Amino acid sequence: MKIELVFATNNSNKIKEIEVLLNAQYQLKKLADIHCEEELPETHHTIEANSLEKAQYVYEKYNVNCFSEDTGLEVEALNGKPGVDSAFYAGDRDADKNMDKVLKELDGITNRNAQFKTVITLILNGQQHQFTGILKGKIGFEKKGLYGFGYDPIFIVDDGRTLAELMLEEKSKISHRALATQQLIAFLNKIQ
Ligand code: ITT
Repeated sequence: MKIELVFATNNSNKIKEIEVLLNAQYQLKKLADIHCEEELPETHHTIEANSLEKAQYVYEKYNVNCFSEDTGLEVEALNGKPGVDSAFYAGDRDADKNMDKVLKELDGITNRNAQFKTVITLILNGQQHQFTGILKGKIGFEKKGLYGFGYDPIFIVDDGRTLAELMLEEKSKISHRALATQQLIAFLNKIQ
């Protein structure tokens, strides 16, 4: 039987990236399908707590099985920032300004180590489960690449390319989001 799951996100890029990973066993529904038009609350100070808050909000208000995810870029030399503040780091939801701020703060700093962390929260029949995916890399010195979204143009992976130089299918094999989603899928397969 197909499991119906609402993906509790307003970020269409996240939906595109997760859609290519979920197979025909799941019917992925969007917030618009359940007539949820509002921004989801994110009032906490950790990625884990914000992820849980978004899923809980949708589960409790709309009474549907759902999952949410919260993602942050954690830069070592910036003590883990922008982290939970990734979306609004430079004040508003402007990816270019956010990246400029990170590049400026790292000006003259040789430690470029960083990671993306995604925490997925699944709420299935009232039970909560969290899955974490981490992708390690380095922050570049300039923006490169046209694919992806958010901080992808300044995040360099193992082969020297930025995430924004990887096509959707390539990013979806190695990304933080992919790693967390693989755990979600493994869990769903186990309980079916
Ligand atoms: P929802 O809360 O509705 O899911 P959002 O865009 O607010 O969508 P987050 O709170 O998780 O999502 O914000 C994280 C920000 O981090 C996001 O706006 C991007 O700027 C950035 N981000 C998330 N995933 C990313 C990725 O795979 N590559 C680059 N940047 C990413």
